[in-house]
Amino acid sequence: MDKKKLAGEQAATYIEEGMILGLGTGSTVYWTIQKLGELVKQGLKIKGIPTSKATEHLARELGIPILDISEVQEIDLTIDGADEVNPDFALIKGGGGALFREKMVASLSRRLLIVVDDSKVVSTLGKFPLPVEVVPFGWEITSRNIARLGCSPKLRLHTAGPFITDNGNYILDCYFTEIQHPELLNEQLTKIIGVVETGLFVNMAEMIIVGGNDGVSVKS
Ligand code: ABF
Repeated sequence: MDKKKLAGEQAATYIEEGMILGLGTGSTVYWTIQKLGELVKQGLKIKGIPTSKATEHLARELGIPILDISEVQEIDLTIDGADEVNPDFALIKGGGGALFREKMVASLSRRLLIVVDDSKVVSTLGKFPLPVEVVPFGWEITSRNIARLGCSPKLRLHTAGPFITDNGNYILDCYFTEIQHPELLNEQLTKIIGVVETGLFVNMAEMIIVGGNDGVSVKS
């Protein structure tokens, strides 16, 4: 069975009546949202806060009630994917480009549950290029300043020019070989003028659900 589907569907078992739920983005949490759609059809009452326009579209199609982030003080549970997870539950996210909204939603969440297949579990972060959202104005300067931290940043491209985030910004995919100190690197990056947010999520995830060949394992 599809490992992403296994992990994504397992995560739906943590959803409870009345919850305000952060709805992540990507091909793993897609399966959680599908299950959630079924639960809502069966009468479960929840409200969802999407982390991207794509997820909002999917949730609306499935009849999941949506709230705007400005309408909530706190989110009970957020379920989201990741690109890499280390043993301390530090994450690289943003491969899909939704990192800013994902981090905003995660920051309001009492619990962040991450769903991945076993290929995303690593001993050290950094093989996956770190996505950093930057303001388009002067992005070349921001990119040079980021490179001084020991990586080579590449502007993410789309079919007709730069990839544009849901917030109207660019993404720099930053090629480090290893990220030994994710918390420190996140602080250094966010101090650079022009950086909106980074794909490093440190001290945020509470539980990781991993889909593998032998089924699902839960780390907490
Ligand atoms: C989002 O979806 C992103 O932060 C991450 O880039 C991606 C996860 O990948 P997948 O599509 O494999 O679940 O959560």
